[in-house]
Amino acid sequence: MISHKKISYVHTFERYSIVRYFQQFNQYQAAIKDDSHPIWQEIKAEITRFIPDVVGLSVATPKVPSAFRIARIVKSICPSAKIIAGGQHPTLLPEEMFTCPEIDFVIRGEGEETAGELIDAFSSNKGINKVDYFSIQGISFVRNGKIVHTPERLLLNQLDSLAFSR
Ligand code: B12
Repeated sequence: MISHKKISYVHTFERYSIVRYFQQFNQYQAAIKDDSHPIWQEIKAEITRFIPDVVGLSVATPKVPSAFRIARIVKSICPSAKIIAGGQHPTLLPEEMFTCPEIDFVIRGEGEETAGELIDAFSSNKGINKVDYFSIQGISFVRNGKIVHTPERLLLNQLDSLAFSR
């Protein structure tokens, strides 16, 4: 006898079958290239409304093409905005992120302290007390046509010191 649990498992499996996965992947690839897709229009509208100084992209491997697309949209509207990529994929393959020239910095590993230091550096670098990006651990960037990786940052050992996000 097939139990109720087993039947629902079969249904779930069919819904997320490999065929369906590839159909959706094709749709995703088409959407990436389609300028008129509502998602890009929405992102353009939001960037135009907000005019950010810094944009952070959280990039898992399947999101690389859309992250690159967003980076291009941001720079076309706000050329001076800094674009930072973090997450699993940039942590493992930071060099690949710089195949998209719009990406300015990669944060490798945990982002809480690194992103704070980097954003502080962006603010300081508008004034006279300029910060050297080489002194920030756990980032990668391009300098004189070469990719620079600063030393790894140690993992946070006091997670309770982090504030809860609101
Ligand atoms: C929770 C989770 C999910 C949840 C997400 C819920 C949500 N709304 O957030 C759900 C179930 C929806 C999900 C779905 C998927 N997931 Co998932 N998921 C995870 C999991 C278990 C934890 C991620 C997490 O939130 N960690 C906590 C945060 C705080 O840590 P973090 O992500 O590492 O981010 C830190 C740094 O990377 C960095 N950082 C990250 N982003 C950024 C951005 C900036 C600007 C900066 C400065 C720093 C920074 O700072 C953060 C804090 O230190 C990871 C496994 C893992 N242990 O990490 C897999 C994982 C991320 N998932 C993965 C995958 C493949 C997927 C799916 C593609 C699966 C699928 N086939 O559908 C989908 C993608 C969905 C989507 N649209 O993006 C893979 C990614 C692999 C890769 N090479 O990229 C992982 C690593 C699991 C694995 N080992 O395979 N996932």
